Amino acid sequence: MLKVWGRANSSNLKKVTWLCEEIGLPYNRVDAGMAFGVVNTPEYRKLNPNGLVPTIEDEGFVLWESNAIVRYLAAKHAAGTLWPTDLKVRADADRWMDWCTSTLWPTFRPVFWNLIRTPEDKRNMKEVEEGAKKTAEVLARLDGYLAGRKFVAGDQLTMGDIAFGPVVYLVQNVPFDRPKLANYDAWYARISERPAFRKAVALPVA
Ligand SMILES: N[C@@H](CCC(=O)N[C@@H](CS)C(=O)NCC(=O)O)C(=O)O
Repeated sequence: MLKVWGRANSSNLKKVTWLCEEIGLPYNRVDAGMAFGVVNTPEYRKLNPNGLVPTIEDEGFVLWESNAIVRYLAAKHAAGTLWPTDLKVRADADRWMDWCTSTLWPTFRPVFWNLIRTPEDKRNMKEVEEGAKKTAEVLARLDGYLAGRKFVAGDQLTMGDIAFGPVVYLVQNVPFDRPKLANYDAWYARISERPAFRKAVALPVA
């Protein structure tokens, strides 16, 4: 059976578990990271030299980097649905996966890190304010793109939405001044009502 290392509340791990839950792929998850440790053991470092989660092992094949794992599992188990067979639709989904990692998450991370991971007396509220402003700008771009689309790559849920899910869950659940964006809000409602999302992604934030 597919083995997955990572604590359940890690955003990068959640991409993998949401995908598995969405397609009914059985997996055995091993807690690792933060309070669970494991990631600094020599055994784990042999699997993943970065000492980060998630890592998977599938029939002897070891893979880390959450977006690469999502692409691999979607291609293997969900061709025609999460892994679009049309090259252009797939490139569209793929592009948003990279955009989420390279643009949305770095913009939002200071907001999350200060408000959730940092004790109140040590928070840098200037970073929160700047991060919140930039996040609003970046989300407005996504909102414009989502006009007339049910999901990021068209009418079907794809790996593009899977990569976004855990990050936008934080955006929605960390207490900061979020803009109201009609297309983005409707898309978030659409993905967050899915039973697999509720099971794998909608976990307590703190
Ligand atoms: N680019 C990597 C980033 C992995 C990453 O930063 N994982 C975080 C959790 S979301 C981590 O392992 N943090 C240390 C820990 O949990 O101990 C990926 O997408 O897999």
